[in-house]
Amino acid sequence: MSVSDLSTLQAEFDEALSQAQSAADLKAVRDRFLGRKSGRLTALLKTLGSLPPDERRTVGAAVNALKQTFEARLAEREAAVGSPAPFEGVDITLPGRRPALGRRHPLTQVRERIEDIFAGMGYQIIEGPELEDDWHNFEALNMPAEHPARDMQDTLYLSAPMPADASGRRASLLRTHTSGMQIRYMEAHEPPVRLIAPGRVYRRDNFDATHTPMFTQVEGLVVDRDISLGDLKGTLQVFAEQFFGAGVATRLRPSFFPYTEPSAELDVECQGCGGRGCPLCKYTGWIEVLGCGMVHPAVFEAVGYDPEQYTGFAFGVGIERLALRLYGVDDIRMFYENDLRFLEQLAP
Ligand code: 2U9
Repeated sequence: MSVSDLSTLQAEFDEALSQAQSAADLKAVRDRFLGRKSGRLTALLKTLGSLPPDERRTVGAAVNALKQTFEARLAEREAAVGSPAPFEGVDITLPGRRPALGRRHPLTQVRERIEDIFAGMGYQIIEGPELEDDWHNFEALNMPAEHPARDMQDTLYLSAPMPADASGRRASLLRTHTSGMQIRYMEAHEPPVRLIAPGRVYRRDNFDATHTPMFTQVEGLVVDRDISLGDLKGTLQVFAEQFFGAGVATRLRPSFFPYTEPSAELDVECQGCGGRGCPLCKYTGWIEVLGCGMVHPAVFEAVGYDPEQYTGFAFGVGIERLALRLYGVDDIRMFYENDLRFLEQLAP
């Protein structure tokens, strides 16, 4: 290496610098001459070690002087053109990527539609604990000790009861329905009562196409003087028309629940076939939507309401079952697998 090599390099640098127009060009010049890895001057500096000591001193001084010149001239030009524009080198005319919009789960949408309909009729929405005590889940609902619903086969019990609450009760099980909340509400308030209680409930079931050990309910309760079965029918008809569409046909079929008497199940005309019969309704023309009935007097006695003065109706909807029928899905597990290809087909 000689001093003339350095002047060739300087000429090259001057030429490159004179042609640089933009901040990006200047960066390219900087990389080409001063870059850490393959800059021309950097390469020269690395060869200094192989020179004899006295030559190393003179050439080294010249290379360093040149480096300072390059730095100064680059800095001067860089200051003149300003910092690189934020989008330099990026084609800002390219179309963007649309972010995937989330949406609520179909089960949440069904639950919220039911809540909205009853809220619109003046119902309160109450929520409460999923761990429940025996009194609120069974005893007060006319299911005394030895009632089959209490069986270990059907109910999930805690291995040890929780510490006692303020009223001395100990949660000992996963609630099998949200009815305990309604007992709690009546214990604390005088009639009139008009509320719905949505929430998760648990039953000792295997996970298969038609069962899950956890599912979602919305229960309703109305208590006042002179509440009749006619009030129940009218309320459910309004609900069915808002949920399924104006004019939808409904029917009440007799049924049995320990906490209601009389008890019934509400069917609506099948949405898949308009009642003519199809696989969705198993060729019956009807879809079962919910269970309901007039509150059993024993329930009123348990909460301290006088059954001679007050009557009421109650109902319960299983959200998963309803959604299965609504969407014509044949396996309840699909709702819990979170496969977007499935979920996106169901709910907008
Ligand atoms: C109180 C008194 C009575 C709520 C009711 C039903 C009928 C019913 C089922 C629907 C499908 C449970 O989710 S499911 O498995 N429920 O059929 N529920 S009457 O009756 C009550 C509630 C609270 C104090």
